[in-house]
Amino acid sequence: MTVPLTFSDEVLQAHTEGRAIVALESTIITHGMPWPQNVETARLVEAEIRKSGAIPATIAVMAGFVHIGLSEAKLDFLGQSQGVMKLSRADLAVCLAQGKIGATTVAATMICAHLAGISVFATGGIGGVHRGAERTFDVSADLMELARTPVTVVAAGAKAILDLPKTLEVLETQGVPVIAFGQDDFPAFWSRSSGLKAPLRLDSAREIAAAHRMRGRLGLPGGQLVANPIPQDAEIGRAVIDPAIEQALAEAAARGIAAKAVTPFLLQRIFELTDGRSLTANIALVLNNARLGAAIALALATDKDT
Ligand code: PSU
Ligand code: MN
Repeated sequence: MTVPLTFSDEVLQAHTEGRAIVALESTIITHGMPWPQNVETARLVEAEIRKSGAIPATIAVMAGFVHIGLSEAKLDFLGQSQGVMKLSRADLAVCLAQGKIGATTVAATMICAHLAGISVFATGGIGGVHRGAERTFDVSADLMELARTPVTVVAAGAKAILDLPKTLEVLETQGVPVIAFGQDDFPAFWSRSSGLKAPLRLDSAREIAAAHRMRGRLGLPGGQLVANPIPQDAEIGRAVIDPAIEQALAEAAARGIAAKAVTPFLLQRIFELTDGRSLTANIALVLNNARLGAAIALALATDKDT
């Protein structure tokens, strides 16, 4: 029995040459941003990784295979497709077995990256503990995936649509290292600070790579969450974003939006309520995370023995 993976030519070649590779998710394309900015951003992110000296591998499920690296045509097709499945750990096998089209969330991208021998993954924000989780039990499977699959995930923290203190608590309980990059505070996606201190802080890609390797040497399962603050000039002030978040949350509650639909609904409403400003910031922070992800992958590929 073989694992149903198929590599793009670029990623296959990078693998044979032992080059640095950075995985990228596809739910951000299908459920996180509107077309055509979703595909434009995906291309920009890939270009940024190549510019940094690494190779991008955007991951998605099509025709019974996990695609590791998407051609221009496949990326275009995915970005315009309707009804694409949003895949977390629970959905991956059914989607593959049914030959359906699926976009990978953080959790599913980690699983697929690991199967493909890729250790670093860059994205925008991770899922977390939703506000009101004490009633709904809505806790993203991303958190448990970080505890079990050895991939270092670079994100701009988690959005304030979530309950950030509870998200940090669950990550701690699950034994996930949460590492703020270059600052003490845990970033909150559109804002550089959540007002909460991150449990750990590192200031260079090399140190993050060394910590990743050390987890492997200790036989600890799971990865690391690197929380990289949005660049200063792209930050959206609290006064602008907080009312949009509150309104989007209130609408979601009023309309009974639940389960998998919650995160995409909130992202879309906040985009509308901020006249697209949330998207501009989102693009800037994903590019920033792509650069750091590439630097970590390069450090992992070059200092193999430390
Ligand atoms: N948070 C964001 N942007 C995103 C997502 C989360 O700021 O695009 C996507 C990611 O794919 C993440 C998923 O893995 O939503 C989490 O969904 P849920 O909350 O249903 O687990
Ligand atoms: Mn959920």
